[in-house]
Amino acid sequence: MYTQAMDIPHGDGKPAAVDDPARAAAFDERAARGEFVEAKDWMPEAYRKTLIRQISQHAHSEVVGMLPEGNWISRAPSLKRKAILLAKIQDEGGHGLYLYAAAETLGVSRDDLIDALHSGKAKYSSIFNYPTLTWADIGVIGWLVDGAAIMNQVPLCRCSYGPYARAMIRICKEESFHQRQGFDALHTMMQGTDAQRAMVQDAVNRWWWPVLMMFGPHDKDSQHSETSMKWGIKRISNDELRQQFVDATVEQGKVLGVTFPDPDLRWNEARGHHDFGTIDWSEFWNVVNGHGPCNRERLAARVGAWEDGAWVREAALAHARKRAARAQSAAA
Ligand code: FAQ
Repeated sequence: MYTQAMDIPHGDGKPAAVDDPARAAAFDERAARGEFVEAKDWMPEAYRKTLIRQISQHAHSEVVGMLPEGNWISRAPSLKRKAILLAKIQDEGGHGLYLYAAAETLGVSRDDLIDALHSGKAKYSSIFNYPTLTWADIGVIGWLVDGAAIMNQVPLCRCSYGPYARAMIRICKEESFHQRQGFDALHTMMQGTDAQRAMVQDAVNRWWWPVLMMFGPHDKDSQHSETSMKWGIKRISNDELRQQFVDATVEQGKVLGVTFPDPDLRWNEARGHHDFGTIDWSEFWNVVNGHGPCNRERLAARVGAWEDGAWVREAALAHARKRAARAQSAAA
């Protein structure tokens, strides 16, 4: 994901013109009316940049998110679980592709986006920098990580930028299947042996706090929330989504028969919500800034896959050139 400070090409290599105040005011009114903005519409430069930042972070997260699960394809406990896991990971790759395509409509090239990821300039979700130690971790990724992703992403189906909003509709449907398969895998383990139940509980204990961090910093510390909410990019704040997630998940945990590693987690009748403990923000920023348990490994795996795939890209381009030349000589 790009920071706001990063230069994003403007096509002609010149710096972007300052927004015309009258157009900017008309745009703000459009956004306030809840209208969709399309790729060819005029938009303020800051709107375009923040969308490129968020959509590309999202795309990178989907693609890097394939890695922790990919590690378990060869170790899935049955053919059925292997087939489900393969399909899920393919879906995540597809989400990355729709999202890169949505970002490209804003005038940035896919190569630039990938470069930013590989050089460490771009961010991706903190959650994918944690290791998957047991098969229960795969169930927990489906249940909790996809669960948090859906909570955050359903409101994005109403994002003011049309291409992003439309991509999110399909993505959310697929994430919803992913969440259920994770819950189902864990539910099966919870019907098994004591060792399996202990494995599930251990995975929940390790993933719970990092999952809560997926929603981003507290609203008061969220630098982009105010403008993103004004422009209808974000519809619900980081803290509100986190609270909705906790409320929904605690009930699912009861059905599953697991507990959460938070002594302060309890229902608050007056608020009509669950209270929960304090997130370790130093851990969050440490992971976001590249120093989590698996940051180096994840990035190295992505760069390695990109380099290994160079011959495929070259062959596809050579094939496209040959076809174009053939079509041209046939037309001559
Ligand atoms: N990790 O001002 P805010 C998935 C950064 S997809 C890393 O609040 P914003 C599917 C933030 O970028 C999961 N960085 O930022 C799947 C900013 O830094 P910047 C990804 C984070 O944008 C499942 C700074 O902190 N989902 O799971 C994180 O308004 C299973 C200040 O934060 C999306 O990307 C974080 N957790 O709100 C795949 C959804 N949180 O750019 C495989 C779309 C914050 O200034 C397996 N994104 N930061 O350098 C969003 O909704 C928003 O971007 C938020 C952050 C809510 C993530």
